[in-house]
Amino acid sequence: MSANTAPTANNLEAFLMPFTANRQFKKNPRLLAKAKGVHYWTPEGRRIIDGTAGLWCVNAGHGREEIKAAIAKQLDEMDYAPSFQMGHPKAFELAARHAALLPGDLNHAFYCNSGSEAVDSALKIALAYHRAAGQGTRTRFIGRDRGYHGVGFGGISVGGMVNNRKWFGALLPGVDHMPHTHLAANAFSRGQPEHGVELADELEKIVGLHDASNIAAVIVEPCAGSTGYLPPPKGYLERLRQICDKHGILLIFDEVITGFGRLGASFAAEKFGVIPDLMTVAKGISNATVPMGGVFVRKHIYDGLMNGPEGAIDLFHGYTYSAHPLACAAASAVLDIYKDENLFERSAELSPYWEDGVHSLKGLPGVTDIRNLGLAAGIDLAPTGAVGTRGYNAFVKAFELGLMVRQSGDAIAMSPPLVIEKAQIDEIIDITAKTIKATA
Ligand code: PXG
Repeated sequence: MSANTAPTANNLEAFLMPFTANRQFKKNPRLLAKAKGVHYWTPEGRRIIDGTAGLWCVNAGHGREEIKAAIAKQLDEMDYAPSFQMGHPKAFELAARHAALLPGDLNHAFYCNSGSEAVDSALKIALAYHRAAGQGTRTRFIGRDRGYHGVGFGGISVGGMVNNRKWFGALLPGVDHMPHTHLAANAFSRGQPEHGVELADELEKIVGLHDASNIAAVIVEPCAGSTGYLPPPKGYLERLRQICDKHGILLIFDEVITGFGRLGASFAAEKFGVIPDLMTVAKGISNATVPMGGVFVRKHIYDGLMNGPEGAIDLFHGYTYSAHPLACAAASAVLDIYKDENLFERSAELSPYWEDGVHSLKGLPGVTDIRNLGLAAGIDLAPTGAVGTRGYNAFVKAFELGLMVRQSGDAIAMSPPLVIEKAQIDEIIDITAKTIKATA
């Protein structure tokens, strides 16, 4: 039998799409064929404004020539090199550049290929660190309700998104969840909400239950992304840090979304002045051109892992594609763009305009909450039927009207590329308003 693998027009059958209602989609597909700047185009040439930077990842905008050139040059020089017991210069150069960018003494980088791998890597590094320190009983993890930490078994165990967990049975043992911080009293807050710092004290209760000597780490998104965008209450992250310090528990910030400028600073850790022991990143690290993720760790974590004999492997963990040369080349070019175009500052400068824009939607039919921080926002819509129906309808309607948004239940979230212009923000707000009215 000859293999006929030529692409077949209009045959969408073979691809099992992730996080998608496959049969519904394939009846009425939304296809993207081209991207440049802050826009996508469908195969028919319809222009869509990218209100979500892809999936929160194309922070410097689409089709950046500088990144393309760096990847092409690297591909010409050397397509691939392993990172186990050998290395290539771009990996070390990139780690040094990230270390220089990171706040505090977060000054060592481990690389992988996605946010999910970053989370599982961070959890394993936390366990290995405690083991190396002679505290091998510290094996428990604490996450948070409505948290999203990717889809590895570690990530779904500490994550708090019900649907991502309930299908898959065997999760990590020994995980507790703190309550989420979405409080009705904070509805329509601009930026960080006033209420909810005391929710951090739930951590003390969990520590009381298991004893700190059994707890490895706490993991949170500094600003929860996928669940509809929940900025942290004032003082909340600071209090988590204090409680972790008191009990020798490691604090992991999952900055897969908040990292690389989204909040108007390099990282949430910088913005809030709260330095986690470990930080996970992905998405904006490479502007999504080549898949990449990373775990940034503080000096004491790195040093703690180096306590065996000099000839012994320090971390029994890594991926074939850890520090892939193409990803490193892309990530380095991305850092140049962030710096040369001051994109983190730009994100901060545009935030008040963005905030005014999204809060102008208050009062539209069924809008029950609007949240914003940095260059992103979440809007809760009153359900019009089964949970998620209104959110899905809004997502589809926005796409019809030429705007890409994300949907989580009946909330929609937006996070445009940091290169967005004010007039384009106006366009996003205008289409969002039409979408909300059309789906009420
Ligand atoms: N942590 C966080 C905080 C994330 O937001 C991951 C880990 C996992 O990253 P990878 O690269 O393995 O997907 C994420 C991913 C959405 C959406 O619609 C969000 C993500 C991915 C896809 C969709 O909000 N975040």
